[in-house]
Amino acid sequence: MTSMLTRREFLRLGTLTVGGLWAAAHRFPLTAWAAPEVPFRDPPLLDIRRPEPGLVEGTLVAQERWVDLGFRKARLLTYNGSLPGPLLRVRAGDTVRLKLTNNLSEITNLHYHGLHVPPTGRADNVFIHIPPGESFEYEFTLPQEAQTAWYHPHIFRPPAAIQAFAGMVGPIVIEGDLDQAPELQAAEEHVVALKDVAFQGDRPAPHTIDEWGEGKEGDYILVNGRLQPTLRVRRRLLRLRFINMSNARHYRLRLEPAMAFHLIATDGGFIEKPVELEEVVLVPGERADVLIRFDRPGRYRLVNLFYPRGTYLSKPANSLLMTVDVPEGLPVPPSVPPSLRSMQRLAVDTGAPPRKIEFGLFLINGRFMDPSHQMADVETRLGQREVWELWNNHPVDHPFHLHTYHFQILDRNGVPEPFPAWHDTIPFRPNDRIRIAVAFEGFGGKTLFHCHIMEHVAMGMMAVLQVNA
Ligand SMILES: [Cu+2]
Repeated sequence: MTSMLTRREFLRLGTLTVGGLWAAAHRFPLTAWAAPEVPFRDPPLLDIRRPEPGLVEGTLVAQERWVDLGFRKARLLTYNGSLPGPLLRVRAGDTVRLKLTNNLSEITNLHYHGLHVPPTGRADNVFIHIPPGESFEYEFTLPQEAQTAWYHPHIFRPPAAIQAFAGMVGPIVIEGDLDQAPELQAAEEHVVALKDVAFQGDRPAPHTIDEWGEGKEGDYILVNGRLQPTLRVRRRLLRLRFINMSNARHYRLRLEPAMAFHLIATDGGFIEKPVELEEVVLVPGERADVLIRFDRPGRYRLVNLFYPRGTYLSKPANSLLMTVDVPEGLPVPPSVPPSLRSMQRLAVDTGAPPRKIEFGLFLINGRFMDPSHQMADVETRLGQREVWELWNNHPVDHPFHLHTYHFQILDRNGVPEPFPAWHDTIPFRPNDRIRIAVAFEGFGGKTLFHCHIMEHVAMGMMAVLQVNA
């Protein structure tokens, strides 16, 4: 706990830790000491217009605002005044026209993290910069793929890490036909946006020198902008869309008492069939959709376990993220569906040597990013399919993120991936050797790949990928 905490914050934490231990030692009922229960809430929905079928229009305003986080108020950088920013909920195949108005005092822009849309023109073009006081209208057509994704700024200077840490993050849900399947419609569905925060006075704590190296982690992990909320479910089959919107924090999620997660979708959409997991690992930027089938009522705690980031020390924060209250008297939930869709492993001609991508100390293939973005670090052709061999030569985690194109993991450290899944952001542990298969299809242009610790992007751990038509 730092000296930056206000008295109210200290009291709040005290009831959860020191007070709790004291109460336990004296056999007091904990409820007598607990702070009032904070109800879970979903992120606010972005107000959208549908002027014609298949066309969605909406507006995001980047602005500094007072935000009520429940346990305290803070002056944050926001989209439309909320943390997280509003949920953009659209249909696969929709054309999205999203106006971003920049009411900050510095440049900003948007990256649509995880969307397979062009990296050029008015689409997911992170080379566009929007000056203060100006607006820009993004426009792109979504592929026919159900997905959980998110948006955040992607400027290089000033670093997007500062704007994102200060609150500029927001969820995207793309609904597809499979979401309408009765087995999935039987579930109660929520977005769970994980974002850690820290304060200095009323504002987000500024980055220290060390945090530019280690990545900035906050003192509090919030769920949809709330500290340790309780979700009282109406159904015993729950679908949670986890999104790690934290700059640097890696999560290891579990339920206590133990209850299985059934993974149904990764970054790029549904997998073949649900995979039962005790623990969900999420690196910064990564998403996971899970079903949880509560076979009995009770109070289940979603906790975050310690994730060792190599030689970096993770900053302590609340391990209890949220509580799921499953009341008595709800109907017995239906089973988790045995299968979801058919899916192939991406076929790549393995005759050609793989392309080697080496991550070092803030370097990719021995280079810091060229801030002018003029020079391509990797060049390939539209329509090409490649195997990339990712080497992490540094003793810390550097989650790997590729813009524009989803990829499949072939093997990690020689161990074949157990099932095909589409990713855009994956764990990349010290000394890892990971082979991925990627198809540069649909559209070309200049795009990026990088470490998704946002501070490491600012340190130059980003590279330009040029896909020539
Ligand atoms: Cu990194």
